Parts: sequence; C-alpha cells; structure tokens
Amino acid sequence: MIHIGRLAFLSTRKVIFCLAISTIFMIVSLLHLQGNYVIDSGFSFKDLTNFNNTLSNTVEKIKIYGDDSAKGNDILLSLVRNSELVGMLETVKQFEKRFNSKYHYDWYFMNDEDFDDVFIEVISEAVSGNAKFIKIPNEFWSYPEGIDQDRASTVREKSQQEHINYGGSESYRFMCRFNSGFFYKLEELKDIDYYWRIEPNVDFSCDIPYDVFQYMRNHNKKYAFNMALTEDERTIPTLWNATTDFFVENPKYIAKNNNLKFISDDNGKTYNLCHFWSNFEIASLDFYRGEKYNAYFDYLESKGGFFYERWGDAPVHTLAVSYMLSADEIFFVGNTGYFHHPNKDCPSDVVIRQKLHCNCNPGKDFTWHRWSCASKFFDVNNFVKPNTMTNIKYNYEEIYRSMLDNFQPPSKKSQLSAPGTSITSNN
Ligand SMILES: Nc1nc2c(ncn2[C@@H]2O[C@H](COP(=O)(O)OP(=O)(O)O)[C@@H](O)[C@H]2O)c(=O)[nH]1
Ligand SMILES: [Mg+2]
Repeated sequence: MIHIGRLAFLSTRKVIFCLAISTIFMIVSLLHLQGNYVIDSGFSFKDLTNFNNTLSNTVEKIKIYGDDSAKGNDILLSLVRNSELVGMLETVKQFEKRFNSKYHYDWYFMNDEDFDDVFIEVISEAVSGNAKFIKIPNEFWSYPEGIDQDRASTVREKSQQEHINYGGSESYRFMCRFNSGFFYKLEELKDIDYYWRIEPNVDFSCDIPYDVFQYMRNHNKKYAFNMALTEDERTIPTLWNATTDFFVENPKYIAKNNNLKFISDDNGKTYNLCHFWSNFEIASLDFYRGEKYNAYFDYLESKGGFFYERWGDAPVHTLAVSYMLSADEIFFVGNTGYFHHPNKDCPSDVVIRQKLHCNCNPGKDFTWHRWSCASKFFDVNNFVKPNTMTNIKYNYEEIYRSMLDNFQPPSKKSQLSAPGTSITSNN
C-alpha cells in the first residue's frame, strides 16, 4: 500500500510537471509568433489585395540590422522581366541564404515594363530587406536622338547571320545601353551609395561571410567583380578606338595608378578583350554619377556603337574603371561559388570550401582557368590572389577572420574523424 501511494504521488508530480512545461511552451510559442508578426508586419497577403501598383511599389519591412549606424545606403539591384520570376526567386533564395539573411540589404528590381502583382508578391516574400519595384522610364530604354534605325536594323540582321550572341536582338541593345548609361540616373537610386548587381538564374554556392559593402567602404574600393573573361570582338569593333580617342582628348580623366595593363598587353595600342563580367558587379554610384564617367558615356553614345555594333555594358564599365580608377580601388570578391551560364567559380582549396560550406565542383572552376582574365588582374598589379587559406590569412585579414567565425554545424563525419581523414567504403 505504501508503495502504491508513493507511486500515485510520483505520478501526480509528473503530471503537474508536464502541465507546467506545456504551458511554458505554449506561452513561448505565442510570443514567438507575435515576434514574427511584428518583423513581417510590413507586408502580408491581405495587404497584397489592397496593393496599389501605382504607389511607390515599395514593400516595406522592419529592418533588423545589428548595427545601423555604421551602414551606408547600399542596395542589391536586379534588372529582370516578369517572365523570369522563377529564375529570380531561385537567385534571391540562394543569395539570402549565403549573404543577405545576415545583413538584410534592400533589394531593388528594375523592369522596362510594369512588374505584375504575382512577381511583386512572390519576390517580396523572399527578400529579407525591403523590396522596391521600379519601372524604367521609356527614354532610358530606347534609341537616343540621331540613331539611324534602318542602319541599326541592318546591323542586327547581319549580326544574327554571323551567329553573334544576341546579335539580332534590339531589346538586348536597349539593355546594354541602359546598364551603361542610365541605371544610375534613376530617381529611385539618387540617394544610394553602392549597388550589388545580381541577375536571375545565377548561383551562389558558397557562403559570403562578411559584409562586402562595408569591406569596400572601409578599404576605399569603388568597383568589385568576381569573374573576368574575354569579349567577342565582333560585338565591339570600334569600342577600343572610341575609348582611346576619348582619353587622348581628356587625359585629365586618366587615373594615376590605373588598371590599363589589365586591358591592354601592348601599352595601350590594342585591347586584349579582357573585361569584368558585369552580371556580378558591385560599385559606387558616385563613380557613375561623376563628371568623368558621364563624359565618357556621352562620348560613346555619340558614336552610336550600342546600335551600330553591339557594345556590352561589361566592356564599357571595364574600360571606364580601368582608365579612371586606381587599380587598388578595384576589388575582387573571391570564393563565392558564383555561377552564371556557362562559367562557374569554385574554390580549389578544400579548407576554403569547408569554411564557406561550398556546394560546388572545384574541377569546374573557371576563375583561375587559363582562359579566364582574373589571374591577369592580380599579376599585372602585383596583388595577392585570395585563392588559398594562407594567402587570405596574410593578405585579407578581415576576410580570414570572418571565415573562421563562419558558423558550421558539426557534421557526422567531422565528429567521427579527424580533419583530412577519409572514410572509404567497400560497398
Ligand atoms: N526587364 C528586362 N530585363 C531584361 C531584358 N533583357 C535582359 N534583361 C535582364 O538583363 C540582364 C542581362 O540579360 P541576360 O539575358 O542575362 O544577358 P547575358 O547575361 O548577357 O546573357 C538580366 O538580369 C536580364 O533579366 C528586357 O528586355 N527587359
Ligand atoms: Mg545573364
């Protein structure tokens, strides 16, 4: 009897204990839900019904920066079509996971047409900062005065026959002209310091463990790239001559310790076609807004090469920054696992891949491949490549520290075996 009474007493205590735990759990869950509601309260599906496309098209969210005071007014920036929603969403999700879920930068989307409601709804949900949707004014996405449109059309037909990439496309030319001379003139970007250009359908398969915008600001970097390759010469037959003519007329715009050796192998006589691939690009808008760049763009515009050839914004930006910035104002953002068809970045150093949780095949890396121009940027300027942990440790100390701090939940394998040990299976 004594035993039974004691058991009954113990069971009552257990029941009370369990009830207490469940109550605490319920209260915590309710608080958590409320907290989420507060953070996300800037946007909900109910709001969407009332969403007014003609209002500023900004989806406001409450920001949760760790330290607002130190931040500049920097944004992520994508030019995209409604039809590219899924590709944009995939990019946004990866980039949020690898970078922005830590920093919550605002993300601006630009389009030559109105964004549709579904695009706005889906993308706003995926972005952790505020999302802004911008309709590009028609004059930024069309022909400038003085362009002979029959000539432009003949050029497109010929380029198509020659199988030049996008050779037959008129909209691609509007896009390149917009990215060369107009995006930075958008009213919505007038107070922005730096932008990070991100395209739909690209991958980021490694963590980016530090605030690249802050790094650039702290180290006086004005332009950043990830990949560099050679341009199809048939798209820019006269761009080099137009550029050298401009700088002969305006030598005051040439920076002292410029990056000319990156773009010319014969002291400026000819262009070696190397360019920073602008689909991944971070830059100071002040550089573009400044007198020098605008004088250069206006000169190029007057030559008509965006329509009489197929000048891309990548070589235009590259030639501009290589002439007008000092080489050490140009920054290489390495080890991002970036992919834009058909080129892939994937660190060859196993420790870098581990620290950044990379999900890529180093055998497919293009960045340090002999066809890539990235090595040239380092070689001609005597900069150290951040391609090994040792190089990063001794030359990019902040980045090294951020890699060490990058949280990695212990995997089963690393709990079971020492680093470098491999487990082989006979199966
Ligand atoms: N809104 C809009 N975006 C475009 C248009 N054409 C290209 N883009 C965007 O401009 C960027 C570059 O275009 P893309 O087709 O990727 O060219 P590629 O990177 O040179 O192969 C991408 O972000 C596209 O989504 C267009 O006609 N309208
Ligand atoms: Mg692209």
